[in-house]
Amino acid sequence: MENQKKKILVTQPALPDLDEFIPYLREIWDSKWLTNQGKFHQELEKKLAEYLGVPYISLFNNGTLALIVSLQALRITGEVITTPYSFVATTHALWWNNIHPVFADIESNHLTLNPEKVEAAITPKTTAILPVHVYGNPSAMDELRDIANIHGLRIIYDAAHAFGVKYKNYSVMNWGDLSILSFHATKVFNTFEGGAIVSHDETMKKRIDYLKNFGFQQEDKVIGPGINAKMNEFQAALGLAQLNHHKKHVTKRKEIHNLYKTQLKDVEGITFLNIRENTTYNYAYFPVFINEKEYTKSRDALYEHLKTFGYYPRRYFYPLISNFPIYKGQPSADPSNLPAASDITEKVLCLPIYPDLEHDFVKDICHIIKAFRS
Ligand code: T4K
Repeated sequence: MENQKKKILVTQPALPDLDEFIPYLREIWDSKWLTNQGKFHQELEKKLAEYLGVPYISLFNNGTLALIVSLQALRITGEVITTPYSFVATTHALWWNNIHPVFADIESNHLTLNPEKVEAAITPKTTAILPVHVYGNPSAMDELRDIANIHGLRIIYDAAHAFGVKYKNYSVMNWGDLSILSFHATKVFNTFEGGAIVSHDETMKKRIDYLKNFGFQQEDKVIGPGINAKMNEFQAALGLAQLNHHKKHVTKRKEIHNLYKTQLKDVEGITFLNIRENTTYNYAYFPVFINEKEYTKSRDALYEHLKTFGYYPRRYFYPLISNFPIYKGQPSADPSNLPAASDITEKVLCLPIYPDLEHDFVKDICHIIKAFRS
């Protein structure tokens, strides 16, 4: 295929037309108001809360700082139970708060934290659960809520992949004490870099807003050891422009998702992500799982093979976070404690998906995958 000279990456950020963004830039230049709760920041918080159907949103300059601050906001200490099957920022946020991460295994179908394993991992030092809606697939939120209630634990959801995802017709961010979002360039909704915390009452929103601004409650009053994690006006303006296109982007992602599924449905040894029932999905990623025996080639062989044709899928999430040297030594990180996650991490390959990905490339990727099986 002629297009094979092109480099097709796992994702490509969607952006509005530059002409659409220029008026926002002009306003920023004219007003000389660049950051610290500016006009666009306030407008985006309000519009996003409405759009997502959540009570309060606090904008951040990235998702990692949103995670770190969410743990501070709830004064989480001791041990927190989390998933090893995520981007490393999830566990790093615990480390930056001096919290001991305890890894529990995932459900082998939905790939989110397994509630039974979470309950088994609770100790007197456990204070919270940090699940991830991995690939935008909702966690077992009802079960986790019941466990948290019985044991008196907090839940902070890492919803970095779950912008716009609904469960039983409600935003997934209506579950848990807090949820965090990422608006990084690689996400379904991007502000170059960015993030947010979703909270459920005004007092908590205020606390979060103070903490992201050095702890300032007012000019001469600091309520705690805050940090600088504010979203600036450039990011917020881009967010406003992006919101007009979000629905269209999700539709285009869905078309690509469906095309992959139709093209690959009969390939022996390749399976797809099981989206939880009652979910309105956002098509953030397109992971496939390679069973080496049935497919006849390993995941890594396919990964390298696709690259020779100019296609750059990614092994999200390999290795498991629990296998990185900083986290490896502890008992919960042992692969024998994490059989489902240890299996999936060796099989996963995320194929390219983004709104502007041409369907011919998708078909070509599928053709290469089919032809590679001997
Ligand atoms: N929690 C979870 C569950 C997360 O997945 C993440 C981030 C976070 C928390 C933390 O949120 P942030 O602090 O990032 O807001 C990427 C992203 O950098 C990271 O945001 C994301 N998760 C993770 C899953 O993916 P890398 O190391 O794969 O990034 P990189 O630079 O290799 O880019 C991936 C692909 O995207 C490349 O093929 C190139 C393409 N790309 C990337 C950028 C930055 C572009 O086409 N344009 C771009 O501007 O981590």
